[in-house]
Amino acid sequence: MLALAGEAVEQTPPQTYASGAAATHPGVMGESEGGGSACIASTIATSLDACRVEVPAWHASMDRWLVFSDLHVKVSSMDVCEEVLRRVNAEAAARNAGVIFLGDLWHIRGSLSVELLNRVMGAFSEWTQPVVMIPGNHDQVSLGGAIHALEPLQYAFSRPDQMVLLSEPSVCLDALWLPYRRETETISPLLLEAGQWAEDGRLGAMFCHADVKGALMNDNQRSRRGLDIASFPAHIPIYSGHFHKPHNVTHKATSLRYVVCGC
Ligand SMILES: [Mn+2]
Repeated sequence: MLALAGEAVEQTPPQTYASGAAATHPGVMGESEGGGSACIASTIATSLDACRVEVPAWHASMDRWLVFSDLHVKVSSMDVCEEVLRRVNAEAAARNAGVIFLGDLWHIRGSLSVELLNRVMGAFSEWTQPVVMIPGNHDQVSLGGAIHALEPLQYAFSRPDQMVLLSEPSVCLDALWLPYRRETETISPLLLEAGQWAEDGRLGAMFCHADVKGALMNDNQRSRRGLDIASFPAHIPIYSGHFHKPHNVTHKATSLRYVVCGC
């Protein structure tokens, strides 16, 4: 695993998830997309077993991943964002790594600029590496988070199975993936179980877009809301998007790393 923002961090790769992983078309892996208009609250699985998703064999074959997050594409940063997207793929390709994006690709919630969408799609069309993405709160439109603006990006890549989009809490690639959720109590049971799984060696890493109490929101303000760091699993690497200051939030043997891309 690599974290961007200049300081590439070598990390234990997610072990491959081997159960006959089959490539499926554009990889919408989080099943319950909500379907229809009643998407205010998303249905959330209450056990990790129910969160298992299959990923394309291509993704399962990768043993290195580069992590970046919080691009927050907007008009004033589009040129830089384009450069970042070029660079991320180049760095991943140079390391034969896949790319993990931890949410908040877009800055403005609820509407997409045609120009920005086209330029982002154009940038992703050049990518050569497999990708896994989870949505952040800026990408999400519905309160439950099931409707979000990463959907069209699945069609940007040159390979139809290139992007695995995890819209719901998911278990794959030996890791737990948690998109942003406003209602933190809905994911607490999953975190509790994840602690046990990590202890049993059934979980190798965790990726999320989360508000954690005590995390640095900027240089001098700590979050007073969100999940308790003590509720996260211990002894496994945990990476999160959301706050833009790269830092670790720790409690005993639990450590969560906020990653960012820097623009
Ligand atoms: Mn966020």
